[in-house]
Amino acid sequence: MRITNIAIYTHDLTVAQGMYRMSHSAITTLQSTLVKITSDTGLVGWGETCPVGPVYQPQHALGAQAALIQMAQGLIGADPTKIGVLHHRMDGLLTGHNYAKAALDIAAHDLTGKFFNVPVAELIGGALTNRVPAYFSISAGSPEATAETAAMRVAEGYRRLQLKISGRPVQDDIAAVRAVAQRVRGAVRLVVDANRGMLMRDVIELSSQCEDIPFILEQPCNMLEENVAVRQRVRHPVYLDESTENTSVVLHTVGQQLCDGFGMKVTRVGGIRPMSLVRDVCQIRSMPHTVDDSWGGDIIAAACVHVGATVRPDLYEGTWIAEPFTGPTYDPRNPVRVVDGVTPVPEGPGLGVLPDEHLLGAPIAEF
Ligand code: 0XW
Ligand code: MG
Repeated sequence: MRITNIAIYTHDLTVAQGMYRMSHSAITTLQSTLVKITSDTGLVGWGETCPVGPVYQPQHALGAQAALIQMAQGLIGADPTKIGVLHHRMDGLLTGHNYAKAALDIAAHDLTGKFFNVPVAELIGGALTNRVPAYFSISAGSPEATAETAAMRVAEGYRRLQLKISGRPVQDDIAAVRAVAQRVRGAVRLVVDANRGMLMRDVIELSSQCEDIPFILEQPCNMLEENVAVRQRVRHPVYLDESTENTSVVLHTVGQQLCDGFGMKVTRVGGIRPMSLVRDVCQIRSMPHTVDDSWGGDIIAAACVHVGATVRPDLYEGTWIAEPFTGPTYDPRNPVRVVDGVTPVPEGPGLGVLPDEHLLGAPIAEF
């Protein structure tokens, strides 16, 4: 099979509740970037990448589009079913920019699955489940509002909650964590995510003042070294998220035992193939992790849950998808959505989602 055409689209995603607040940013709308790969068989594959604004990680929507435009012409004629070779070819066209390469990697998996008539999960080891555990991420707010949302989401069936903290006095974070724990203690696994926003001093304060509350501290500080150092000073397990910028950092932090787990993002590490490698490295050292992305529509959600379905259940911390905030996006007939705290893996070959192209308009570039 050969790639005959690559089309790049953009699509704006709004935040249903108006705003999603984390650390130092408030998100109201996001631009997602989609790619459609057409092959000489007539089959097409879809991919997506959607940085959650320009300051969450060193990635942004316009960067994704520029990187895809840079690579696209050089990928015409490539065999999309040879995904390792495709990555080699992408690396020969552009260094870095994993999050843009991820969109092409996801599209190639979708196309390969359709070609062999199997779901993506079957291409990467095989599914262990057809319903993956979801977790809910609560936008930073007052202790009362955060506890109220937590109780509501537990009632909906979520068994893991992530609270956004930081960007405000640490006493406010402590009050929010205490209020949530009081309300839902025991019913869920709690994760407290500072999205790089805290000083080591404040992380130590938070952990010591909440010593009686079990929770995971996710990416409390900005730099990898700060997170590694603060982990020695707190009682709570420390997971890395934004710091794991590529598979090399994952290998280093797992190998050196520099963290207790990961909030892992598929597009950050370069797509489904590198994420499968992360899964396997984590399994070798019994390291728990999520399989998420920073944001995105049905295509990203499908990619995440297909990988999630292949993760050993005792190491799998679940998958966050943007659907509860964004609503169904490109596939109105078969959207990926959370139901009672779990997300069914889409059925059918490839990713199992098919975007309605009318919703996307004309491509911004085509090769
Ligand atoms: C909760 N998420 C998976 C979605 C937001 O973009 C941030 C992210 C995280 O864990 O940092
Ligand atoms: Mg995180």
